[in-house]
Amino acid sequence: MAESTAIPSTPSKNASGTASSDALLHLLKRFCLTLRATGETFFLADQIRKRLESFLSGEEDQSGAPIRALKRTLRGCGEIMLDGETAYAVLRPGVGLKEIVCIPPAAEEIESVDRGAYLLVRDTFVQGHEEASKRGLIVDFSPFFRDFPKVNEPSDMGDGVAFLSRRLSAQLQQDPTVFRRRFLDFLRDRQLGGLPILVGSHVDTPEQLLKAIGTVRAVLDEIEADAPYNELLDVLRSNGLEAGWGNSAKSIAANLSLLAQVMNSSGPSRLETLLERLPLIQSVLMVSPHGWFAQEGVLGKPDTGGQVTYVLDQARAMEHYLRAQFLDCGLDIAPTVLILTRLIPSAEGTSCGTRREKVFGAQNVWIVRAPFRDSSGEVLPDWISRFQVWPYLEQFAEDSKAAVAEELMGTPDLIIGNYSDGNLVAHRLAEDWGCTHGACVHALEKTKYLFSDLHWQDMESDYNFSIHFTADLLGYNSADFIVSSSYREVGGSATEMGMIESYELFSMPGLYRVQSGFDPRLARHNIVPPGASEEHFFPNHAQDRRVPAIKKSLVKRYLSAEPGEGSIGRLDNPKLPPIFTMARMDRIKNIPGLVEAYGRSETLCQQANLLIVSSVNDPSQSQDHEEIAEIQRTLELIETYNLWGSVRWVAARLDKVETGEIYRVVADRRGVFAQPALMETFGLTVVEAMACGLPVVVTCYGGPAEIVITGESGIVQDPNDHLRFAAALEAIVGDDVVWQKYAANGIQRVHDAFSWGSHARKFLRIANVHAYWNHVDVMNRQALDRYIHTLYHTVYRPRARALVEAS
Ligand code: UDP
Ligand code: LCN
Repeated sequence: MAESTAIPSTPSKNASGTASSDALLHLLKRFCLTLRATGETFFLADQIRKRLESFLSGEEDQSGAPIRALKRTLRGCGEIMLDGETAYAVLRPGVGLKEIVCIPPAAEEIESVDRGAYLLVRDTFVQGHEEASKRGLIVDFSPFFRDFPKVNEPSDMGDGVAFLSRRLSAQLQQDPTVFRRRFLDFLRDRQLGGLPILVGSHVDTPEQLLKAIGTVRAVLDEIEADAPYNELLDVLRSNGLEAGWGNSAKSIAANLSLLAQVMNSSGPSRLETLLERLPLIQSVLMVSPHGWFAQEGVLGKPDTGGQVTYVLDQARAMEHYLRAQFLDCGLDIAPTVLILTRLIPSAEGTSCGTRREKVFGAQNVWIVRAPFRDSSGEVLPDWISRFQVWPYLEQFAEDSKAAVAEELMGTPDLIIGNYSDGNLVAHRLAEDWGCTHGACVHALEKTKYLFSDLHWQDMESDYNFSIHFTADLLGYNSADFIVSSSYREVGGSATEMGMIESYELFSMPGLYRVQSGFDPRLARHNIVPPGASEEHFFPNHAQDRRVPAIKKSLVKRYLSAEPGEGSIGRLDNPKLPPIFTMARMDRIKNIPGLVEAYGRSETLCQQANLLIVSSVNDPSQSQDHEEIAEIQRTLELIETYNLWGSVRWVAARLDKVETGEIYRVVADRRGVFAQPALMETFGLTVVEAMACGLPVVVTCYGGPAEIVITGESGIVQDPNDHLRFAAALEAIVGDDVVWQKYAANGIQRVHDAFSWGSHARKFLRIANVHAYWNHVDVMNRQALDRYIHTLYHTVYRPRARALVEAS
């Protein structure tokens, strides 16, 4: 099972002060002994880090070579298992890389272990040896991506499209004839709204195309640069070209010149630029089934938060971008963006019971809803949690087809799946319709719930992770490309595993062993950060844009001494700066952690109030077990720390105008926004607060640590360390210079790095490159598609059906 090799990161014996492998091995064994002394057998990354810190604090030679080598070896280590006297560790020799080693007590060298053997040992922990050694299902996606470009440099991770463009343009060097032929076919196949664009069907060869380009350019040279495209259509058509190349003589000439360059001497950036400019997408379908998807009165309800904000803003931004692109290309057509979600008949006063709804602030963006139906065809009347949606998705996908086709009078050019359920549905639709599928992640549950893979059976009745993680594997592996909001989501950091990376190697004892789930180094991963609506989230000093009546009413309702309707908590000193947080009452959001940090800091209790906004603050008003538990815990802590004179907890569902204004009102009072999540994929509230000029203290786990440059545009801190988290808040509340610095830099940071305009542009460029990639069929997806089908029919579907039969 184990072959004996020295691990590469192990220093070899030398005289220059580097640790010898013997010294490292000795130290590792001693560290494992301290782990064994705890009586536990399984340690995850966070525990390993803490145990290592405490182990090292007892060592004499803190800066010695063996200790440095041990730290290096265990840096980012994902898990350690103790099997009797033998220790197994999943090391991370680099971002996105895994190396499994085992350290038997009598070993003279660290031994490496292969993935299959390691997962067997892992399952043995739960199932015992006899059960675990029976042959089970191995899930391994790696063979299907063997020829897919991979990123080697960690800094390139999440820039997949650049690698695809490189591979595509390299084909010109390898075989110019084939490249030109394929590119011509690609252009000739294009249609928008049923009309041919770009290149006419009677251009048969690349030579003809190049000749046509030359002739048209010569004609355009003699025409006024700003001559409009409709006067030039005859010239184009008589040479075999169609509309779509530009809106004036000048832009058509420039784009045709770029096309000629791509056909003759393509380089990756030219190819990418040309593909970005081509009008390949007219209709986009976004799929986001779970939660309450509506434009008003829903944010903060269970399962309803950033994904809704994101999809709506993304839809508007894409429509805006496509509209401008069509104008630039000289096409007189309008883009359509549809958001497909679940129709909830018991809509609780929201618009979730409506079949069709126009999206505000856009011209042709619509929400289309289809209900969930059970196996007898009955419509499900009530909201159900995202952990229960699985039995209904297949029918939902089927039912949605007609609705979407009717809206679009055809099929979409691009489908964007959102989260696990949205991507499963997107996969089924994209496969049937043969269109590009881009997957937005939003959140991966595996990293949020400790041991959700190993001990899945214990959590199954509440969470159905066996179905959920299978849906993740199917939805994301079938997608053409995956869009994440932060680097941490993909490859983590030097010391922490990325959320996507955490699906690469895991097992669910008794279900399957995943030897390769998602390889974060595949060039399918792209980081495209979202933005914050500039209409609603602007700095507090922009007084002329603010609505005084809304400001006044928020101050009265939220920051006056006595609580108003729906609020609890008196404010003895209402003028104090507020420490503000706003989140769903989800366990991972860790509102109780913030109450604890605040309650434990005398300074904060004296110098600031605590303002919490969530959609509920009364457990009897909730139907969600996690939400109820979080509300109760928060109330208990307010009581324990006796905070009733300095905490205001508002239960409200603010509209976007009010949401922007509440951040600004808190900024007016020199408050701070706190985001204490135990894990956060991205964290839109952080961007919103910063855009409004409100300084932030944010969790070090996940996206917020990337949004905020600590010490520059806010402070990143560990929310589990209550005293430190409180100290970070104190440092800002108590110092006006620091406050001003973070407020100004926060506004600048959002302006520079988080904009929906850039998001739409980058996303659609990736989609266009993948449309060409699929046309060229570099990957030959057939085998992958069949594998996905097999898993769908043998694992996903029976488990999803059993779920509804059991209820
Ligand atoms: N939000 C809100 N009211 C609430 C909680 C959240 O309006 O009570 C909004 C918030 O303004 C943001 C989104 O919901 O736009 C939350 O997004 P984020 O990415 O921070 O967290 P998520 O809820 O998606 O985990
Ligand atoms: C889901 C989350 O949990 C957040 O961290 C993200 O900001 C949101 O989706 C939007 O992607």
